[in-house]
Amino acid sequence: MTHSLLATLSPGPLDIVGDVHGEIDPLLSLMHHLGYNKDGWHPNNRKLVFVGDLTDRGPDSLAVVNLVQTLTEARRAQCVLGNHELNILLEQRKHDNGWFYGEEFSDNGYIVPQRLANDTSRNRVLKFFRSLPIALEREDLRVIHACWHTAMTQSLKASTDAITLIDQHADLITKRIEHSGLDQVDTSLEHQNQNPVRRLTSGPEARICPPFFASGKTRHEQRVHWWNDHKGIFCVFGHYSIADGKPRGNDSSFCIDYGVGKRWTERRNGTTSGFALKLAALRWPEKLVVFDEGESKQL
Ligand SMILES: [Mn+2]
Repeated sequence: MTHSLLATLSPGPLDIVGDVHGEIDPLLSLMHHLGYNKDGWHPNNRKLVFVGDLTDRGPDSLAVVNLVQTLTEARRAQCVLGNHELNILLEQRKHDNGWFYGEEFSDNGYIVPQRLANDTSRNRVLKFFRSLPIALEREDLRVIHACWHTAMTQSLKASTDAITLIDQHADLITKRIEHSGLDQVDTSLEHQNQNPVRRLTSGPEARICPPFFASGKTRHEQRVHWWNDHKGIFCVFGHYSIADGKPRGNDSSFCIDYGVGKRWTERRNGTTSGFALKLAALRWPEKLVVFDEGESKQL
């Protein structure tokens, strides 16, 4: 059965979980504190929603995918596609998704402990990722991985496959700018900002002058804080880790990624509990943020 890339969000109360990035233990702990059992059943008929980026960086991406897939198939959860799922679907080997290709993830000589995939698990992961919608919406709420853009989100309605759609748009953009004389940076910005699959899963970017150096590369583009101009139906998103403690969002939007994806850096430094980087969920309609060790705060 095929589904539209723009799907309907479940009715009733929800718990929208931030980017998990392979951190299975905080996910199980968070579900427990939210009142779910291991099968994702909740006594008050609440449902889980995942904002994408289930994998990479943490110790057990496969366990996270297996759990979310099981919950999704049992209709106890929904999940949208993140840029990390998209990279794997596009066979783009990144520094932190080696687990999928059976390769270890190392950082400056430190090997991050991770469970590696094999052929059987790889096929299962690909099949599940390929079934994910890009956006979820209902009357009072929207969920997307990186950026809500109303026209682009509506344009997903007619499509069922993110990979076909991203390729179609990439071809159209290439043709459109073929003789325009755009430089490399503007060409790359066109592909990032005008391809709905890219913009919705990894957000808009703009040219930065002068360029800066980060993670081993010279960067000519920077992320745009699109939420500052967001109006209308409340949107919950992930992607923009708020590990720096700066909340992202406005009266109509909220980022639920509390940076658990970088928890391996805390473990490397010897931390075993009381981590600063957390996994969180936003309870809806209560607007209560619940963290993996059970603490909570009102939005
Ligand atoms: Mn992301």
